[in-house]
Amino acid sequence: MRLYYHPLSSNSRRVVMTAIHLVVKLEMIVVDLLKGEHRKLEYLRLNPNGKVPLLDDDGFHLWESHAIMQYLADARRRTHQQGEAFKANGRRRIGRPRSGRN
Ligand SMILES: N[C@@H](CCC(=O)N[C@@H](CS)C(=O)NCC(=O)O)C(=O)O
Repeated sequence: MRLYYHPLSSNSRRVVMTAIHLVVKLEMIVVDLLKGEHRKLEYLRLNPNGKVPLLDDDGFHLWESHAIMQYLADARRRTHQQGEAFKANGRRRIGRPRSGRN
């Protein structure tokens, strides 16, 4: 997942803090608000709202910091559940752990 942000933007920073808390890896892309990069056509194509932050999850574009934070939390939960299912599946295949006695 890719996050378009600016380090001085409080709306961006709350998303960054959420990602750190959830241990979700993001590819970070600075949109330089001071240079007006958020008003360039290239960026407006991604986010017609012309603001940061913006999350790009494989072509799915989401803006509004609170929506992004919820999306990250949901994504994290999905990953966790998949991990749990993977472990449960492994236990079923391998069987119960041995007690140490034969
Ligand atoms: N409600 C939006 C607000 C986003 C917002 O206002 N971002 C500011 C930076 S903190 C921005 O991009 N400002 C540029 C502009 O309005 O031209 C959110 O929570 O993400």
